[in-house]
Amino acid sequence: MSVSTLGVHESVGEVFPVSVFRDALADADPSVRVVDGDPSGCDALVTFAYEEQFLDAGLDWIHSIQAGVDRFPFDDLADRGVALTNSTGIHGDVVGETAVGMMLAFARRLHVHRSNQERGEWRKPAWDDAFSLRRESACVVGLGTLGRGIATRASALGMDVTGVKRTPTPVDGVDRVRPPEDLHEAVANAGFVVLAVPLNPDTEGMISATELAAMREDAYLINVARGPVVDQAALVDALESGAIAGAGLDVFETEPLPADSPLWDREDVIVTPHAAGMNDEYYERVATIVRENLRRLAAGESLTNQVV
Ligand code: NDP
Ligand code: 7N6
Repeated sequence: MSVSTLGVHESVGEVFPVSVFRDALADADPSVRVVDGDPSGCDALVTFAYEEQFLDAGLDWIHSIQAGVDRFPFDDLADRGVALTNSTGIHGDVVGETAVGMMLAFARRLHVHRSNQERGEWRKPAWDDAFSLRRESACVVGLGTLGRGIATRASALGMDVTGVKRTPTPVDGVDRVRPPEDLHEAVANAGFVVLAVPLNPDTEGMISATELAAMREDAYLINVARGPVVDQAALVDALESGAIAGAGLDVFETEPLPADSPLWDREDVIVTPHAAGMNDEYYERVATIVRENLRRLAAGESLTNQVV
C-alpha cells in the first residue's frame, strides 16, 4: 500500500478544527486534502464519521480518530481490502481524569453544590452524605488505555481497585484482576462500577437489570465506554427505585441524549455530552498515530492500531 493523497474528512471537525489537523500534517509526504463527502481520489482517509460511500471509493486505508470503531462494518471493509486503524492509546489521561472527576464529584457532592449555586442556595449536605474516596472501591471493567488511566488515578487517591478483562493478567494500579465470568461478584463489591470496554456483541448490554440489582444501594455507575454497554431503561429503573445511588454518564444509547430523557433531570446523575476524551491536544495525538503509520507504510512495515 502507498499513500500519495491523504483525505481528511470534514467530520473530524466534531473533535478539532479540520484546518488545524491539516496543518499538523503539513510535513507529511502525501498531499493532504480536506474531503467533504466522497473521498474518491484519496488513497487513505482520516475520519470521525463512517459513511457508506467510503466502501467503494477506492481507499486502501481508513483511520478513525476515535478508539471505538463500533460503527464501522468490519466485514465489508475486509472484503474490499480496506485497512481500518483506530486511535486507541491517546485517551488514558483525559478519560481517566473525567471518570475520577465524576467519582470525586459524587463523593464530595460537587454536583449538588453546583446545582444549588445555580439556584443561589446555600445548603450544606447531610452529615453522612459526603465521603472520602480513600476508603472506597472501584470495579473498572476493561483495562486497556481507558481502564488503566482510570485505575491508576483511582489507586493514587487511595481506592481499592478491582479490574475485569478477558485476559486477567496483573495490571499496575489494580489490586486484583478478574475474568468477565466474575463480573457479578466484582460489581457487587464496588462503590463505583466504571465501564471502559469497547462496544461489541460480547459487551452490548453487559450491565443489565441483573448487574444493576447486584450493585450496592450506595454504589455509582460510571460509563465512559459506549451507551449500549448499559441497558439504559434498566438503569433509569435502578435509579428511580434507589437500587443504586447515582450514575456518571458520558455516553448514551442515543446521542445527543434526547431532551425528554429522564436522565437529564436527576440530581443523582451527571450527564456529559460524550466529551470525556475531548482535549486541546487531541488533533496532535491523532496526527502522531497517522504520521507513524505513514512512516510504517513507506518502510513496508505493518500498521499500528490496525483493527481490520
Ligand atoms: P483498549 O482496546 O485499549 O482496551 C479495551 C479493554 O477492554 C481491554 O483491557 C480488553 O481486555 C477489555 N475487554 C474487551 N472485551 C472485554 C469483555 N468482553 N469483557 C471485559 N473486558 C473486555 O480500548 P480503550 O481503552 O482505548 O477504549 C475502550 C473503549 O472506550 C473504546 O472502544 C471506546 O468505545 C470507548 N472510548 C470512549 C471515549 C470517550 O470519550 N468517552 C474515549 C475513548 C474510548 P481483554 O482483551 O483482555 O478483554
Ligand atoms: C471524541 C470521542 C473514542 O472512542 O468516543 C471516543 O475515541 C472519542 C472526543
